[in-house]
Amino acid sequence: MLPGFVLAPELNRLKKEAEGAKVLAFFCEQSHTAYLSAPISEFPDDHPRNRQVHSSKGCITDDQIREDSPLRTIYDSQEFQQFICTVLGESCLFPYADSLSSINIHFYETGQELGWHFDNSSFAITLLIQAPLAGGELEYVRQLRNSAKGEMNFEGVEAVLNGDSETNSLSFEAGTLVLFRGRDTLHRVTPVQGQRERIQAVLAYNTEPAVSLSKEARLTFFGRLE
Ligand SMILES: O=C(O)CCC(=O)C(=O)O
Ligand SMILES: [Fe+2]
Repeated sequence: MLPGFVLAPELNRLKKEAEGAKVLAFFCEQSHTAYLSAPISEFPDDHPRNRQVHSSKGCITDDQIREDSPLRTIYDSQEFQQFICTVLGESCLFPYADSLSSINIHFYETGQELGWHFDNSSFAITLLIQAPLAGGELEYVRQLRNSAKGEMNFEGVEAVLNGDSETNSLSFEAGTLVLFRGRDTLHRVTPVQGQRERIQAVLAYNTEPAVSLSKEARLTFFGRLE
């Protein structure tokens, strides 16, 4: 976590920009598995591989973000990309090839949340634009599975879904840049409480050129392909 990555004047500009673009946001309610893949018939519905969790939020896409947005300045910056590469041990970063996926802004209104899941991508970069009054925390259990070895740890996931596990929780101030590896760390955003919505920018890169987000994922998250 890097608190104060964006300071008050630019943060206010970002907040205004996000609030202005919110009318364009695609709001959706979904249920999905913690593994973000469709249920499989080999297991019953209440098995941790198949159990459904709930997510609801709004999202605006890269093509809806202004050319002169500070988010774009950060995203395109060679210095920033170099910094991320150094921290993550990557050699080069590339934007998504499709017009929607590189920079997103997520809106979580009162009661909205992101259910427990493991990410598909190996790393995620977020910038909190507006913190909620309460709730909306990033809750996680570190290294709960080992996807590289194909270990799914159903028992461990079930305990978390049942609320029987110790978890960690992060709440951070607006302006904080957060880097995390969510592929093996189970995580969620807890329901937002109070009247101030959580506004979160997501800066998504690839480590290979010319990669688009899958059609299924674009339809699910954005409601359209382009
Ligand atoms: O909003 C956050 O802090 C986490 C978002 C997240 O887990 C995701 O986009 O996969
Ligand atoms: Fe995630």
